[in-house]
Amino acid sequence: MKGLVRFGVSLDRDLLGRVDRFIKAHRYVSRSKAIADILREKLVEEEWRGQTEVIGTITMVYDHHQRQLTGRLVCIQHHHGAAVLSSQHIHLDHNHCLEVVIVRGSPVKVRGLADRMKSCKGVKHLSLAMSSTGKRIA
Ligand code: NI
Repeated sequence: MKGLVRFGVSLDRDLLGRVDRFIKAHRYVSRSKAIADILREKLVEEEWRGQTEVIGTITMVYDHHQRQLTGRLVCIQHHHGAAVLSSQHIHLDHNHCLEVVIVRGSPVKVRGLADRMKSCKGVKHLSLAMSSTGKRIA
């Protein structure tokens, strides 16, 4: 691997025990990969607070019988048009729809969009998965 560097880290025994249980629970094949993932996740989280562009998905389940909800969700997405790249809608069962929205933009905008949709009456579940494009926002 390009630029792979080995370095020593000292951890107290309890913390290392917890790390090893995490590694086992998540079926990692090596400590290095697990620790790299944990660090990367933390760094992405940090970027979400800053000025780095993010890309992610908003997954939600909602009750389409809820009065005006479908229209409201479409309206919110249009209002955040620049951040919405694509969406997919599945009619889950008689009452429920599943929608996945792919979003890209500043952390504040993307979070704002997810929060507005989540606050609508009839949205049963919404989760925002996030990653970073690494691009700085001017
Ligand atoms: Ni539907």
